[in-house]
Parts: sequence; C-alpha cells; structure tokens
Amino acid sequence: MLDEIIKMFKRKGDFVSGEEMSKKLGVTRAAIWKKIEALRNKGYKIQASPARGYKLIKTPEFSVEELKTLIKGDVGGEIIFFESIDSTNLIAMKLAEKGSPEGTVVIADSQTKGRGRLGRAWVSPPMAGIYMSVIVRPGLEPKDATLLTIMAAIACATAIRNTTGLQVKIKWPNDLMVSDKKLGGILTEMKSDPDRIIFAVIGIGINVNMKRKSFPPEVQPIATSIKEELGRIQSRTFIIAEILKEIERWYKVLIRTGRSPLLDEWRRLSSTLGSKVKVTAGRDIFTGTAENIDDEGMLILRLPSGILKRISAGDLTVLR
Ligand code: BT5
Repeated sequence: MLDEIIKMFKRKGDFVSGEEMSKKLGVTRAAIWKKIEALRNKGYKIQASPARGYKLIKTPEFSVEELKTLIKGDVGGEIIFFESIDSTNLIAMKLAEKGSPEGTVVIADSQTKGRGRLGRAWVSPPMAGIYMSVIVRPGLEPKDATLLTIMAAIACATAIRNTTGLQVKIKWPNDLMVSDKKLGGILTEMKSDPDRIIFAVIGIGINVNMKRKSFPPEVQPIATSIKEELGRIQSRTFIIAEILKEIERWYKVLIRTGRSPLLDEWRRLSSTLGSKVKVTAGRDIFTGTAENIDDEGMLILRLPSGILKRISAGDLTVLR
C-alpha cells in the first residue's frame, strides 16, 4: 500500500487529503496516518496540514516502495527486498528453484557474503551500493550463458550513463569500468540440462555512494564509485529502475532478434578491444592484443606469434 500512496502523491504533485486516500485505498483515515508514519520512518519527508491533508516534500536516496512505482515492464514485476542478506544470488537461485517467474528481482541494502567469480568476495556495505539479482529463463544453450553477462553489462553501462552521465565502459568479461577503475561487476549463475539453461540468475553489484577510503585496503586501488567520480550522492532507486528498464530492452533483443546486436553494442562499449592485455585463465597467463569477442562472448586474443587464441573465462588486465 505504501507504493500506492507514493503514486497518489506523484500523480497529484500537491496535497492529497486523508479522506481521498482512505476512499481510494479502502482503509480508515487512522490507517492512512499509520502508513504516512511508516513512510516518514523510511526517510520520506511529508508535510501534514489539518485542512489540506498530506504532501510529499522529499524522497529518500533509496526506497523500494518508490522503485516499485517506477517499474513499467516484466523485469522487476516482482521485487523482493532485504535490508541485509548473505547474497542476493544465493537467495535468487533458491527462489528460481522453487519456481519464481522470469523477471523476479532480489535486492539487498547490504550483503554479508557478497560473491564474485571463483569464490571471491564482493564488498557490499549498507546504504552505498546496488546488490541485486535478476531471475531469467531464457531457454538458451548452456554454452551461451556468457551472452546473459554481456546483456547485463550493456544494460548496466547504458543505465549508469543515462542517469549519471559517467562514461562507463565494459572490461571483458564482466567488469563495469570508469577511469580504469572497477565500478561494478556481474556474476551469472545457472542451473542447466546438458542442452538447455533451466534458469539463470544475473547478479549485479555496483558501487554507488561508497567513499574510496571505506573500501578494504586491497580493493581501494582498483575500485571506484559513482559518488567518487561525480562528487555527489546519487539515488540508487533511479539507477536501479533504469537498469531494470535496460535489461528488459536488451533481454528482449537477445531472445527475439538474437546475439548480433548485443555483440555489436558490447564492442562499442568495450574498454578492452584493441588494447595490449594480460589474461589469467586458471593457471595459464597469456599476453597479446585483444582483437575481438566471438559469437559466444569468448575473447579472441592475438598472441605475439600472430596465432589467435579464444579464451572463455579469465581475469584481464590492460597493459600500458
Ligand atoms: C565480480 O566478480 O565482479 C562479480 C560481482 C557480482 C556481485 C553481485 S552483488 C549482487 C549479487 N550477489 C552476489 O553475491 N554477487 C552478485 P569478480 O570479477 O570475481 O571480481 C571480484 C573482485 O573484485 C574481488 O576479488 C576484489 O578484488 C574486487 N572487489 C570486491 N568488491 C568490490 C567492490 N565493491 N568494488 C570493486 N571491486 C571489488
């Protein structure tokens, strides 16, 4: 009901009387007053006037109720929010297993066991970052799972560009980069048959309002946040809404049109192609020029010998 009240405030843009609200929502005026108090406790500034009712003055930096009012499509049709959770990917995998529909989104304000690839940790402090996981059921072959990471990277880079103006780039395979530092990362996990993905969970971590000093020492030199880059706090609500809108758009492109528009857009947003790079893939280390990505999202590296090598996963450093 809180999102209904926010919607009423926004539609009107002025005072809404307690009577009007109670009629519309079918509850008593005392119940409305309680809901207004609940919104205030969540950081909403609401003016009250005995004669005119209530008026929304200011919304908090993040509010899941407000986010719900901004969702227009299927992605984010169901949003499950936690103040704190071990990992949004873990809970989304469990929900997907139990049958949660495509487009279900799990969001947390903080994670106690945020995960990166290969069992690495994702630093996830409260009130500062976006930690969310999107459930999809794409019916792709398991070998094409990287296309989901590519799709999400394009959606996130575009959404952050649209909302903040930052020139976010994508570093193969899963990094969102600004000023050569890591602003965010994507972790796609899935359950699959030998020939088909049953469901996948696309996990997205983005540093929004962190101060560089608050990152652990080992992450500080390689990480950045939107606040560090812009010098001001940004609303996670609007960035998340824009990301979900862009995921809706690019996921449809992938399913209906196929991979080639995504690969083209990825190449356009890539910080990697054309650079001299070092790639660590398991125990192997390769250096060479990042030439391209192939149809499955694998990196094509030109080794100093001139031979082309395809690499499915690894950690890439751009060499100066
Ligand atoms: C990633 O892994 O970049 C994928 C991160 C995905 C996180 C999201 S949050 C929501 C969802 N739920 C989860 O549990 N996970 C997903 P990888 O490429 O392996 O990068 C991990 C490395 O990045 C770490 O080893 C650190 O060096 C660095 N790192 C950790 N936290 C960071 C942060 N907040 N910002 C920038 N770099 C970080």
